[in-house]
Amino acid sequence: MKFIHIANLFTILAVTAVAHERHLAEEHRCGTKDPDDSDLKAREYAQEYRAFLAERNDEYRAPLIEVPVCFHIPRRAFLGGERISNEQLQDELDHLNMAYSAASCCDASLSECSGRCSPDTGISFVMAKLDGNGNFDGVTDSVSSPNACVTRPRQRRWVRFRFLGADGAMKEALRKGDERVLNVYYTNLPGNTLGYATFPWDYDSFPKDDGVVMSRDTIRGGAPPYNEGDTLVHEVGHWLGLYHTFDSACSPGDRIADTAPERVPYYGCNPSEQRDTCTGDLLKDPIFNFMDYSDDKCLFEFTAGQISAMVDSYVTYRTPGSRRMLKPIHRGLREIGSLEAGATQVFQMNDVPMSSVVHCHAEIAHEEEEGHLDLFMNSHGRLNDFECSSEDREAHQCSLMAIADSIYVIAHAKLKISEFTIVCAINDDEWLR
Ligand SMILES: [Ca+2]
Ligand SMILES: [Ca+2]
Ligand SMILES: [Zn+2]
Repeated sequence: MKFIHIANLFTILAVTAVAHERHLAEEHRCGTKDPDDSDLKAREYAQEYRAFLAERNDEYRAPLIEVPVCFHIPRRAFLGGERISNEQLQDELDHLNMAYSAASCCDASLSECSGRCSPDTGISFVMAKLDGNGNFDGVTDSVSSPNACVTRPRQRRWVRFRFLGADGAMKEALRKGDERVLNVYYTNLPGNTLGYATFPWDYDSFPKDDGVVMSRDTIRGGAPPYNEGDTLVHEVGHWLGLYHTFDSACSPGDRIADTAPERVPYYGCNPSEQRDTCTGDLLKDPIFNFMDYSDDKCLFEFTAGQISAMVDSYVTYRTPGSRRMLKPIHRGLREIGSLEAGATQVFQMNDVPMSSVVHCHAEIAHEEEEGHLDLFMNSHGRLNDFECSSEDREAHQCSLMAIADSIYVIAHAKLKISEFTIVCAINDDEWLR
């Protein structure tokens, strides 16, 4: 992670230098890393995962997404100095909720988008609460509630960062809650960076790193052009799995079907330019989209495709116990586990002889939980194209012929299973162990 941040720093320096030659107002808005192949795969996986859940259960509905929020504001002095008041934080939180709702509309002074509003994301944000030991303990009404999750540690080293990624000790000390909780840190960032975020699928490997780091300069009510709170809206978009609209240029782009392609970020807010950096698609650049770099005045919308990607990511990576937990199965090992209702676990067995037949079955420890588990197998580990499904066979068993040296066993709990054991054998007579 740290190497990525340092690489980002060089990008920022380079971009900033070029930007200043071209146009003084241009700034590198965001320090979130560009998605690499594993990021792209992780979000594709999230899309498959939600489709998989919906296919298993006719009643399936995406959950109501209410994100608990913690604010952290390191400061130098006991009073005064770098102070961000509860009222200012409440204003940020209220704006975040507005921006993710259908009340987020085109600025009245812009004729090019007048009358247009964003679709409702269905995602809302609430103040998190801490217990007496300072641990995450549900939600509360407002930033000013007793025990609201707001910390103002007196630690001068966290008040200003000289490079992105220097935030490890701060996050280690301050981060609250699990993968559901949005932790927002306000500090001073190097260069012109206004904020940066982590992606939801990185929580598993780097739980303490998870969150959004914001420049204090982005707090609402400051000087234009970044004064509406839209930088927080943008960074939370990354935190929920979105990329920039200009990511990977015109093609393949941001991997969202309904955002207009865009070759490079847009700076400023002058829609009458009708900027169009990717021609042939009959669409102007998405300069009103929260995931572009436009001034706050222009930003007001997410698309239906972006909303769907955020929900996929939330369901898969920000719902405890639900996301993929890839576990290796070693030959000769019986895997014991438990699963919450709706949860899925993927097991991977390596070094499987080509063309051997692998047979797996699950033993359910408690009789009353028989029938709660479905097993699937395939040779790629994704949640589609199963070569075997226990739904079509006798309960809890599956087999396939190996066409690669790895096979994947996917266990899905329709209802809670407190204890199950997966037993796999290679060829009918060669039971492992
Ligand atoms: Ca275009
Ligand atoms: Ca705006
Ligand atoms: Zn960004």
